[in-house]
Amino acid sequence: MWAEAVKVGLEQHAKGDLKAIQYGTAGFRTDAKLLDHVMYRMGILAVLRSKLKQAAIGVMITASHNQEKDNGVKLVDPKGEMLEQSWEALATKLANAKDDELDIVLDEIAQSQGIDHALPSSVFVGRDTRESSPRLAQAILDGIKAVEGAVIDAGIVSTPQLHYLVVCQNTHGQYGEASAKGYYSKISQAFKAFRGSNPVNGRYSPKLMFDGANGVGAQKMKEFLTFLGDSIQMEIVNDGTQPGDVLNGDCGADFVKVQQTSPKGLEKTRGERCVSVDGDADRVMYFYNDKESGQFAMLDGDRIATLVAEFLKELLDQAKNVPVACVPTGVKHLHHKAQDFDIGVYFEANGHGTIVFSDAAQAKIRDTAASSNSIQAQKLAHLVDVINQTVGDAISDMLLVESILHAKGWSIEDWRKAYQDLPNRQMKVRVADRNVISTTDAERQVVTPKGLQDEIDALVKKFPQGRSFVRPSGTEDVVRVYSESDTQDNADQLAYEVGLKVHALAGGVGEPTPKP
Ligand code: G16
Repeated sequence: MWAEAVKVGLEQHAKGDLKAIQYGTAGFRTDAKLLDHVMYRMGILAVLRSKLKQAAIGVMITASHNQEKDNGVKLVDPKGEMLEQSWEALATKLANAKDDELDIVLDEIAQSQGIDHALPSSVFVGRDTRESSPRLAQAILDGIKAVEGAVIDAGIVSTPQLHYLVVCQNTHGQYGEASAKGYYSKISQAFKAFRGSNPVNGRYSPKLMFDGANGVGAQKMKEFLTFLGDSIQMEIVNDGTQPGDVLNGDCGADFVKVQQTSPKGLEKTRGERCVSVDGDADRVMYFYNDKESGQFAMLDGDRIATLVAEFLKELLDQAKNVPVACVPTGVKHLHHKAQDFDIGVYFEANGHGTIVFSDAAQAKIRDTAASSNSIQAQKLAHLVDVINQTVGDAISDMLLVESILHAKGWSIEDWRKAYQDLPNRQMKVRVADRNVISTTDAERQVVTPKGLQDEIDALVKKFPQGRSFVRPSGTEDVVRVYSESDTQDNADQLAYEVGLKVHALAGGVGEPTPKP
């Protein structure tokens, strides 16, 4: 049964004595040099998953916001969700199996899941622009081939495009046409229809600066622009074509969020609406530098969530409060929670999120739009199609924000004035083993190491309106510290002091992180 898989594995994609790796928040992610065998095995696993689900499965090669030398792989389930959690454990087991025990582990998986080998399979494979991605994609294709799976090689795509392709395929075109052209056409048509013929409205102008993080987002945005015509006037920087351009290097959504400053190439902008995406274009961050003072201001995922939720409430003409739910970090948790609602709006502060509509809500919106003269209903129906509901999508989210700002006639300053954020700070602390930190209450309370939460509580009390949270990263080998307080200095100081405690109690490595 597995003879070919074992042979190719041993001869071309051996694990050897590489150390164990774990399927984390966004799949496997580490130094690209350590991933060849993992990719090969995930190709095989995707085929098994496809046979089980009798649907297309996606495999995306990317390490998103991580540095260029890293890479990673995440599996996409039939409805566009991240891989089901029980299969994360199977993925980890398979990735860590000894080379000569590959057949035993594959047998275990196939038997425990009741997989019928006679069934067909179909796997979409996509990759980001990292230098290591083509080689790693080949390892995945080899895995799929070794177990005679069928593959659709999507080439270089953004992560959300890959999710979109999988869903289109599995809904037999109902969600859209399963191609890049289908993706651009659907979203751009809805965007133009929502907006109407005049790209200017009130203080809104269609001019926008776009930071592509020197990655796939820049490439895909360029393609998208040919469909958007003059509905948007965009200048793209950090497109990865200039000598010395480095993926996520001093640019991109993660850089802007964490450093709270403009990315390379946009430092000198004044009053212009700017947007940054991350390395696989699933996160988006808005910002601008004040016209007069040059002061940097950021509009993150929280701002997008409130803008969208408020606008949907207006369109639906409902004055009721919007219920709020909390889950641990990771869109995989948020996406599931959001599906509990008729309309679920979810965004992480890092700019990763989307809006999901239940089938019933969508049917009602479309019926009302078709059967009444209500402009509100028609607008809402267009807006549903601007949104990539399959997963957080930087470019679709950006067009959603642009739609709402246009409808409100708002400049980016108007948007910022909607409410005042407390100053905040994010910080990384390097520790020997990030898993010594465990948390509860949707990652808002530290359980271990013992005593750390008491120290955090004591520090927080010293700062006006202070809050601080600590959690292990799911994508990098670090512990993340978040803090907020009444002033930026206080937020920085609180993060610094909490960082020192983490360093001391959780096995910090090297010097503690200096104060920002
Ligand atoms: C991935 C997840 C995000 C999550 C992030 C957290 O992002 O898809 O939902 O917010 O990891 O990473 P960490 O735990 O390191 O802060 P991405 O964009 O890197 O795939």
